[in-house]
Amino acid sequence: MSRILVVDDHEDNVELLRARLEARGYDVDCAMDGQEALDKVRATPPDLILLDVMMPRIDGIEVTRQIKGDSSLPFIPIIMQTALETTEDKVEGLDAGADDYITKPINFAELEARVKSLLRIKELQDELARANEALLKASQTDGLTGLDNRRHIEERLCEMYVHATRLNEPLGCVMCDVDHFKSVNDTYGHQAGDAVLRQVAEILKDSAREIDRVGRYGGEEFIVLLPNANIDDARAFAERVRQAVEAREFTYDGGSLRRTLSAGAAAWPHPEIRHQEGLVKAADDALYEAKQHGRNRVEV
Ligand code: GH3
Ligand code: MG
Ligand code: MG
Ligand code: MG
Repeated sequence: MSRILVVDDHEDNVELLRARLEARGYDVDCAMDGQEALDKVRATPPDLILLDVMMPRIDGIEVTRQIKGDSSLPFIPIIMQTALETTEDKVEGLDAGADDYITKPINFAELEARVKSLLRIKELQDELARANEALLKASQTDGLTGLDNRRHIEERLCEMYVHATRLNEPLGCVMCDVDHFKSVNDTYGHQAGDAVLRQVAEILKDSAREIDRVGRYGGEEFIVLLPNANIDDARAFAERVRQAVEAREFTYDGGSLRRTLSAGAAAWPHPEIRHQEGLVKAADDALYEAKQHGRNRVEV
């Protein structure tokens, strides 16, 4: 059922429209002035607004401007109600972003037709917004593990690094790489390799806090960004992950297998880390050390 917000400073108008629209099966809410309308729209965006222009304090033009200028709101069609003789109101209203207008006294058959037409457009707009959101999500997500993909985690890193350095809060970074992963593929098949990667991703997710970001950086390489974590916290995190992987019985279609993981931890502030790439490089260098020193270990 579509929700319509009727806004008018005259109670008679409001009640008449409410009765007519409710009789047509719409879910109707009312506001008696511009501020009340804005509050209601922000609390629960309706599917359409029937908006009076002439109202004390915040008039319909201003309400329209504020709603249409608020990018956090979905598309909400606005039909302005104007007096017949005021062409300027109509122009101003449409300029402010109103989608349509209807003249008073209101012809209800005409109003109903305009409401229906705008609700069809609203439905299409919502569909478009959903499709856009799904596309955006897909462009940020790694298909195999559901983690942030490399491009997206690098965007996050940029934001987190700026935030950390501005507020002088530490920022931890951990790079992990599954040990001898190639042999999983070679011995058990690529499907088993994929299954292991998904489970390593799960371990990383489960070990991370809500504010941490976990990304798939390369084939069997993962990165974790840890806001407000210093080098000791980052090392402790990496060590927890290392132990969880070591203890894990990885399952795949046909059996189970064990594997270990090496990790490198780094954190800002550090005298040699002057930009975000430097933070990743420090973690990567530490990971390289971990591999050199025999794998299944954490280095900083
Ligand atoms: P190391 O301990 O030095 O890290 O050895 P490794 O075998 O883990 O490292 P190497 O870089 O030699 O091999 C990584 C392998 O990961 C090679 C590649 O085929 C495999 N790989 C990369 N992406 C995927 C994936 O999405 N699925 C599967 N199953 N394998 C992948
Ligand atoms: Mg009025
Ligand atoms: Mg590896
Ligand atoms: Mg690797």
